[in-house]
Amino acid sequence: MVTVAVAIAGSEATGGAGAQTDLKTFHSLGTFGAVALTCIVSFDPKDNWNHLFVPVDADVIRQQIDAITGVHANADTVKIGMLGTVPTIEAVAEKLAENEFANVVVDPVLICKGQEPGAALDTDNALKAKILPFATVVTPNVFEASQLSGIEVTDLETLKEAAKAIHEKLAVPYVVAKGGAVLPGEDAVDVLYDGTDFTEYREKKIGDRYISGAGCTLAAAITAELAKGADIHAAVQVAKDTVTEAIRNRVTDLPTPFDEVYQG
Ligand code: PXL
Repeated sequence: MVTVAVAIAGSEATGGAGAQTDLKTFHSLGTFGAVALTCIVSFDPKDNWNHLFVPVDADVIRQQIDAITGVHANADTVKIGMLGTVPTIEAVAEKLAENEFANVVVDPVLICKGQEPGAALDTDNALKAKILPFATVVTPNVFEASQLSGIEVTDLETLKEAAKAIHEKLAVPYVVAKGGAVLPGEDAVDVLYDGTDFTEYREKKIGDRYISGAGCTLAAAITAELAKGADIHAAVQVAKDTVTEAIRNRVTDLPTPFDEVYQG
């Protein structure tokens, strides 16, 4: 039987992030990708590539998840990407409660450019209260790790403290805190905290431009590997290798102030 990996995520039309990236990553790791779309993001060429954001109706999100679980009885591993609104979060939380997936990888996309700060705060709080209780793995970047833990992350030590605090305060079994290229030093370091130990995943930093879709790729690769039955430590190692390769292979010379990952 084919291994199915599910993403509940937003569309990023240009193909560099979101559901498009999730599907490409799932495919590159030999899993059959299914997607329930939560929202549609368009980078606006007339407004400095800021995000235009349109949510998908909450009932339509419910229908998509029902379709996936109805068709694929073995779909037990899901990645949650951008949700964006409180009704979306509530619909997804309802389906997570109904389905009891074995692995729920939450990429806590906390803010999206283009959303007003007031709405963003509501969605951030709802994500914490309603989605994280279902997470088996959460993959915050430096900003998200700071927000979720209340610890200002400035280096590897504080990244580890934040990962531990998220595990303890929010009761998520596995925290993959992504230092990525943001922290000082020559290496892009990500950390897994499994409730007992820290494991560091390191690669040399590549290039000097922001790369869209790296976080999505890492979380999607963890999801694909867990779906195939890997343990969390092996899954994160494959994910680190996959994202490093996708960054090496990035799409450059775009008119945007960032490059885009490519899993091809
Ligand atoms: O990389 C975060 C992200 C996730 N999901 C969608 C996005 C983005 C960033 O642009 O557009 C849909």
